[in-house]
Amino acid sequence: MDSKRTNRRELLKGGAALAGGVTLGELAASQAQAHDHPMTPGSENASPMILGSKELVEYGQRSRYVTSVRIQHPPGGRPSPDLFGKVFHVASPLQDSVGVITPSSLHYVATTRGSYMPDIDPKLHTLTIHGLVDQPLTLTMDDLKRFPSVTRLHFIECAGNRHTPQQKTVQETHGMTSCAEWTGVPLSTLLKECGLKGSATWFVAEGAEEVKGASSMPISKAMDDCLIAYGMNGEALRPQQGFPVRIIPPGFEGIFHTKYLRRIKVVDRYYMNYNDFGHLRPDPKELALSEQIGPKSVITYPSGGQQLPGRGFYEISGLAWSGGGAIRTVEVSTDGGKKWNLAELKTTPQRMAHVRFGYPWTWDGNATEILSRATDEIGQVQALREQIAQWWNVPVERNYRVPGLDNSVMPWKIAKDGGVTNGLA
Ligand SMILES: Nc1nc2c(c(=O)[nH]1)N[C@H]1C(S)=C(S)[C@@H](COP(=O)(O)O)O[C@H]1N2
Ligand SMILES: [Mo]
Repeated sequence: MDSKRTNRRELLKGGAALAGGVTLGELAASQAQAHDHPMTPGSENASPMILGSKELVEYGQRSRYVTSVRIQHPPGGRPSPDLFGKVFHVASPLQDSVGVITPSSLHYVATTRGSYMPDIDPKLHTLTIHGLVDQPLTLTMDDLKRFPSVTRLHFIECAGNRHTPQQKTVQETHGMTSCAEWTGVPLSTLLKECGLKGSATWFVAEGAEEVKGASSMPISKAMDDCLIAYGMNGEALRPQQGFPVRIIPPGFEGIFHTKYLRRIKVVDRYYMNYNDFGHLRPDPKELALSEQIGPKSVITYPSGGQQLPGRGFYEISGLAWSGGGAIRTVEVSTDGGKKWNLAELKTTPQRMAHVRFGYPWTWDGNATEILSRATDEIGQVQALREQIAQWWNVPVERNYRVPGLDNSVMPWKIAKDGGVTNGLA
């Protein structure tokens, strides 16, 4: 992990070697200027008003100079919201991400077959656990919060997070995953409270929307690490993320993370339901729903649509995650996959959570291709698309559509002029 750590002083000594050639002197000058004008023109007169405004006192907002936003997914596809106000898929701006926590406002959104986001009054909402239990339970949100809580970092990823040659940016290729800090009650705590019957082997988690969000999962997952979450990034869940309560089955395909959770039925077999519809493919090699995601990684900087200002030093940065546990290592190649180098993990790897990696790179100005691949704690290694094609015995082509979840390695092409484009194209 520390093998490739760069001596930062060494790096900064030659200001001209920095990308864009900004010297430290110039940086200091621009900072001093910023301090001379702490407020926007005219704001001095309006300060009592501003102090009284909601955004400065009650609920903060980001700087108006920060403009990173989510986009409908896939771009150019079904508009979201559509003519009827239904919201479909919305992708997170990974190209602008720093660290590993996705701000709640930028968390990706996926609604199975479109949805009108339910407007749920938490005082009226209840969660019922029934089926193969000794004592069924119906909990208000206040009841739920009386149980001992846990707080954990977990990613969610939609099965629709697939990279294709047509996509331009990392938001388009990988924006259907996000990582947040979730707070809630372990499902195992609630199931112990109910008492499981011996025949209990599966459970179905149902959302409050009509026929939505019901998925069968093994009871072993419930007893292992499922969270019944009411908190997200230090506050209540956002409505788009399932307010007032959702289930987090860490590392499982996104569709299992039922939002607006109102019912958990403990059963003795896999129950086919609405979520399986549309995920059953005529090709028997395609899984219906896949439980465990990854291992997967993607370089977020430099990535498609970005422009390197010139040769010199860059820190390649990206995200890695796996449904199999914590990420153990990430490797980066800057020569199209000939040589793989150990990247530095920038955050503490946690189970089923994004980890940020970095790799110091001095670009010589020649056209090349950069890639990343992740290995998780159980030894799974992220595969190249070419390798997956070989496993399925089909011609090795870059634009090959990987069956099931697509966790293949993502290549970014760097052109001589510094332009970054999709390496699959
Ligand atoms: N009730 C309900 N739960 C749901 C869905 C939904 O449409 N309704 N969509 C699912 C899908 S397909 C995914 S990928 C995740 C997305 O979670 P997010 O919108 O919080 O990112 O929620 C899942 N849970
Ligand atoms: Mo999804």
